[in-house]
Amino acid sequence: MERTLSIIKPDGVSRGLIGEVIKRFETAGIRIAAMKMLHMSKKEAEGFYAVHSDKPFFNSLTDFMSSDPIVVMVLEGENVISKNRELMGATNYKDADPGTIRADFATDIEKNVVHGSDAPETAATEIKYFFSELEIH
Ligand code: IDP
Ligand code: MG
Repeated sequence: MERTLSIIKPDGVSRGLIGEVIKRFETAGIRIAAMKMLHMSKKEAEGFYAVHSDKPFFNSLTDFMSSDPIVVMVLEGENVISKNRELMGATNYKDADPGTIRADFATDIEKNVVHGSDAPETAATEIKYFFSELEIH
């Protein structure tokens, strides 16, 4: 069993896509082991995306991620890290496969509805950023 962190980004929450995203996870046999809604500060968004701090889009990305509430989830299942990345689609929605969350709903390379951890090490770090072990069921 593997765990990964999923985020429904501010665009997904404000556009009423929480249910749609969760339905796709559950339909794919992924279990939601933890979930909460929160509104990150700019500093918290900068901490979460620290790996991208040298990128030209860092300031805009962290402004966006702290602009409105998000939904954070721990997903659990076999190969859930790559399974989630498949359901999400490519970072740039224009390159995302048809039927993926980003192909269906993203409006912009930045405002792409969902985040998903990309490897076991990042999944562990990202889950800890938002959840204590007691909050994961
Ligand atoms: P990922 O979310 O598919 O893992 P990353 O490369 O880790 O993609 O980038 C993190 C987030 O930064 C993306 O989801 C997107 O919101 C934003 N981003 C990535 N590349 C660009 C870009 O070229 N311009 C603007 N925003 C970007
Ligand atoms: Mg990434």
